Amino acid sequence: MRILVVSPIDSSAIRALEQEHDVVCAFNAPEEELKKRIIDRDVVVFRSGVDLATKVLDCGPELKLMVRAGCGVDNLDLEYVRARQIEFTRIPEPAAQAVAEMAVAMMLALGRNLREADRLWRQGRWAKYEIEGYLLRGKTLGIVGAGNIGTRVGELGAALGMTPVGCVKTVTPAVAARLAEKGIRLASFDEVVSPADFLCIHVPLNSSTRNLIDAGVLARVKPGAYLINLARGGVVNEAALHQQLLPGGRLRGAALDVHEREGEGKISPLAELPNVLLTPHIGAMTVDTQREIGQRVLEIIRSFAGRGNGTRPAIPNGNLRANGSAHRESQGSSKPLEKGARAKMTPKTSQLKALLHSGKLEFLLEAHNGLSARIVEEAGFKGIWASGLTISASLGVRDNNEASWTQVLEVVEFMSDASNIPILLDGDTGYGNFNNVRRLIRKLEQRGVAGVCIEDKLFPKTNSFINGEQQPLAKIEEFVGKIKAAKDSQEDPDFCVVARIEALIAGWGMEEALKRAHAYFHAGADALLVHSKISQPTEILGFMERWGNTCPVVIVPTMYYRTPVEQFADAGISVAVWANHLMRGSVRTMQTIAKEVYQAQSVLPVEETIVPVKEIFRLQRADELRAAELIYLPNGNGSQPANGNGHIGPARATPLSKAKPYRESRA
Ligand code: SPV
Ligand code: MG
Repeated sequence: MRILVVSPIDSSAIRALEQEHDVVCAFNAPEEELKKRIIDRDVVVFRSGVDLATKVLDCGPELKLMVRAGCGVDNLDLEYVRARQIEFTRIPEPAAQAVAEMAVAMMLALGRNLREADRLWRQGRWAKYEIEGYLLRGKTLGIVGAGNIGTRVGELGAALGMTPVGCVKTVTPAVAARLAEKGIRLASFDEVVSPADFLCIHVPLNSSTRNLIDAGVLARVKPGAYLINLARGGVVNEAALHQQLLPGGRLRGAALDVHEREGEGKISPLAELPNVLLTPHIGAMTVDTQREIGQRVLEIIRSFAGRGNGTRPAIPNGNLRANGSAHRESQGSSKPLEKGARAKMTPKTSQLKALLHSGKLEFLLEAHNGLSARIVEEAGFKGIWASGLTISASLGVRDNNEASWTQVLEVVEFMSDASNIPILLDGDTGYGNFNNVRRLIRKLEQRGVAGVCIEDKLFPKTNSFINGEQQPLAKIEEFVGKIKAAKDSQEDPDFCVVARIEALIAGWGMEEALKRAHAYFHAGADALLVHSKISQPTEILGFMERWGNTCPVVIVPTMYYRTPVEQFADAGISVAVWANHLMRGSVRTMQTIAKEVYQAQSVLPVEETIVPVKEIFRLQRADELRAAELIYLPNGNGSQPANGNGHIGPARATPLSKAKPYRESRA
């Protein structure tokens, strides 16, 4: 791939990129130079501090991917990027910890007046009794913008004994729950600004936050408060801030890492004040953070190239994924098809992909054999969840890979043949390592299965609801290998690989879940399935809050089934899976019927409550066979006597004129 790196990122990441791709670096380049450099580039990697104006991007007709090596996007026109269908990825997580730690460093430095103490010491002054210092413990920590970073600041503040109170732009139950879980009280903007001893700003810069902290707001802060801005210059009005930092002003001190005017040689009047700490936008600039971001940039570009977007390395078996290869046609319809009718059906893979990307909440219902698959379709569902739990249960074995993968394949093939809607197979761990996954994908495609969900547990697996917290998880790198192997093996570009994250089930926490989410997404997963076993949707909504719409998310609300589905839709979830309900319903019915018949020694009490035999025939498409016999058997009707071969006895073909001579000849 041809890559343009316009901001400095970790040097070892650049070296690694150079070994795999054609890389041009143009740090701090003026607009005219950027316009020239971008001409033949597929990828741009950038950070804050560079203006990627539309007129620059216009000069890059080949541009397919933009990677923001960090978080803020105030230097990019996202609408333009979307309109040009350029894939865009941010890497927000690593910086959050660094910026949050810096906020704490600034609070400590301000509270203890470290800057002034240091300055006086260098002048030979021993200001032990002049330097006034305050504890953080017991102070109110106001967080304007309790998002990813702000929440982390609140957590750290709470650990130091502060009382965090935060506000957000849009309050949802999920936000409230997430903040409450972290010990941060949710309040209005004014309720955050007025009581804060330390007021930390963590909002992005956009039209609604430009000049947010203006003279009016600063006139309402608590006398003696400190202000810390680690968000963006332009959010705090520096002239108004200057006023309040002068003797007699309301603020005791301020720390700014971001400034209205940034860059070499740009000094603001705030630099003249002794109670102000000024740093050059270094919030995310820890060696550890930059290394992690650099690594992520590498992974993102590798994954993008691996998805067929550029020159890609040959994979061991030479099985390069074909783009635009022929779809396997649906095998599902059981009516004699008119010539070409199958070819007109949207392939099941494309149907599933469309469901994942429909932009609204969609539903899959569980099925475990051909009959239940057909029932799901008839009910109106647009897709089927081939559940590992219920397929194994229907076979009378446990959800511990006791049924072999080829036995599951047989079942799912029956399901596929019996239905015209896409099936997402619950493929457990992929039944082995990456190599088993590769073979599985090929076999599933051959059998008309639209997608597979693989989970980051170890083979043989155990159902997540049985001691989920004690189950080991696969190493991230190992599972990433499986996802890549799956994506590289598929022939049909629309076949979907869903990566299932078990970190919340296993009690490994949200950070681990998000880390895995990023890794799996960048490995090429088409969607993530995030699983939770608690009875409230808190974990899932908390995940969505952080994950946003980076890629489609699938959930299985078996345990939090009481949640109104509108909440899932509002959170941006793509697909909810009702994972076991037909099985549970039929078990209940079978148990009741078996008991009643046994006790009555008769079927009389149940006959009226169960479907007639002819409903079974209908579900089996007996009429299709009847019609086919008329077409394909010699003389248009059965060479077999009625019921003689185990078929439904042909109701002789009265509509067909051919039928009569045959009867006559037999007579
Ligand atoms: C299944 O249906 O088999 C699943 C979902 O994997 S769960 O049982 O919730 O783990
Ligand atoms: Mg399962």
